[in-house]
Amino acid sequence: MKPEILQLSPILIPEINARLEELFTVRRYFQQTDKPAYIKEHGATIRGVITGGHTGISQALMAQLPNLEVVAVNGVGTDAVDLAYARDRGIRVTATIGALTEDVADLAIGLLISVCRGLCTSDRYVRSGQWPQSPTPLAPLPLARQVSGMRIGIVGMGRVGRAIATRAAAFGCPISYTDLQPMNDVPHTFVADLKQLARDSDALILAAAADKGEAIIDAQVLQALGKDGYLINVARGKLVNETDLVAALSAGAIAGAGLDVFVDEPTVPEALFANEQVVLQPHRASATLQTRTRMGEMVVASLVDTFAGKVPVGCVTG
Ligand code: 8YV
Repeated sequence: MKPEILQLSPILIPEINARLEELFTVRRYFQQTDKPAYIKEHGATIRGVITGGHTGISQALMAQLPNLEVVAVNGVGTDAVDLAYARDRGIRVTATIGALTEDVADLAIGLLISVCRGLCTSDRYVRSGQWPQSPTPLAPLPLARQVSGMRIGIVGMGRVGRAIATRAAAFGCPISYTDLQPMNDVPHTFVADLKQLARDSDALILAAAADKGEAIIDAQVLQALGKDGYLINVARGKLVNETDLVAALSAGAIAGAGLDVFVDEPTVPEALFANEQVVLQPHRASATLQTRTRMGEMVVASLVDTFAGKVPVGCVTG
């Protein structure tokens, strides 16, 4: 009999879905309207869970799956999974470590360039037919902010932080970072205090895991970043006090923001919709065909290995 899998969030690669169907009985929880009834019916026989990094799985749901052996996160962040509870129950939690590093770093730089150079605003300007009507070329568009040479502050010098640093260095940007401790294998300047890092940076890029700190970017940090400073977030929305961020952007207390993640996705503060100083993305940093395929392959391997009694690659619970 095929092992039963509970799928909490969709996978967009047909080949991966076909492989899952071939190997497992896939219970699509995310498509159910009456989720409690679905769990009552199937909970006892579920051996594996597939979920997204942002979706995770609640402790209450895990508690209703008495035969659960593995939670395969189709993403790198495991902050939405109670790892201590999983460990206590002997449930393996896996993440697609390494699969999405380059894409997330690419998007961080993409957002930085988009915000600083006003790419989306300029795109709207051209599409709306305003260009030929301007008295002088580009008259309504303010001059942009140069990206090359900007002082970049990276929050979280893990895999993604390092990949961002590599890219920023190619733009001639001096790089500083903060983390729980200095990393002796990176050449960049460690700044222990986040406020100090913000003060020393033209752009602060968030690449930290969100299980060790919530709302670390608050009004004080934004004030330290200052009216010429930019915030880029490709990590998790909850790292930021969103109310403080919206207030800072509305008041011009910072220059702009590039955001791929939000506190309560898919809800985005409406105050940001009309703000030309922000570029908004619907949590898409890893959403390329190549990376999502690689992630899907790792999810399949996590399930297969666990059911074969092996420790899967990317296991974070030991
Ligand atoms: C994914 C993520 O969008 O890796 C993560 O932690 O949040 C994202 O890359 C998500 O996990 C896709 O399901």
